[in-house]
Amino acid sequence: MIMRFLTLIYFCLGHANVILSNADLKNVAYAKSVTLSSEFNTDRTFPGSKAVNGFLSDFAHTATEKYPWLRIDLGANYQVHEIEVFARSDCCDYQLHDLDVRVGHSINNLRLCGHFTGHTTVGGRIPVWCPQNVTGRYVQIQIVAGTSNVLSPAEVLVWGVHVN
Ligand SMILES: [Ca+2]
Repeated sequence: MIMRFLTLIYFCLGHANVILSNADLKNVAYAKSVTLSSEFNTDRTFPGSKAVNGFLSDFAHTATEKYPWLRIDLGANYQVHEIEVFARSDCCDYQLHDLDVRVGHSINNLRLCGHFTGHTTVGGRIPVWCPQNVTGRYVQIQIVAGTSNVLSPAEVLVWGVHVN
């Protein structure tokens, strides 16, 4: 009887922990400030903000570079669990490929969180899980292979928990 009672408490506590974890974990990149390594054109048709606006139907787009990057300023420090990068859905599955994902407290000290090798599909999703205890204010994704690239993600989601 006592064992059954303890088992019930165990499951209740476990369930509560799961609920609390899910409640804390949010997409902390939404509507945050985004910097691109370059702009596709001078009238800013595809600014970095389109990668964090919640719409998969539009996208950010750099100019052609060797290793273009996109950097999000989360505005505070977060423990980052996972980063999801969604490809543009109108064409060009070859554009989003071979990504380094970095997280750090300053733009000059970004730690490698994960890497994706190859290219995705049209509208495809690239999930990158960070090692435990990766914290930072800045998240950067960068193409690190090839010689002539554009970075054109439809959305970048950063799943994290605020830390002080
Ligand atoms: Ca978008």
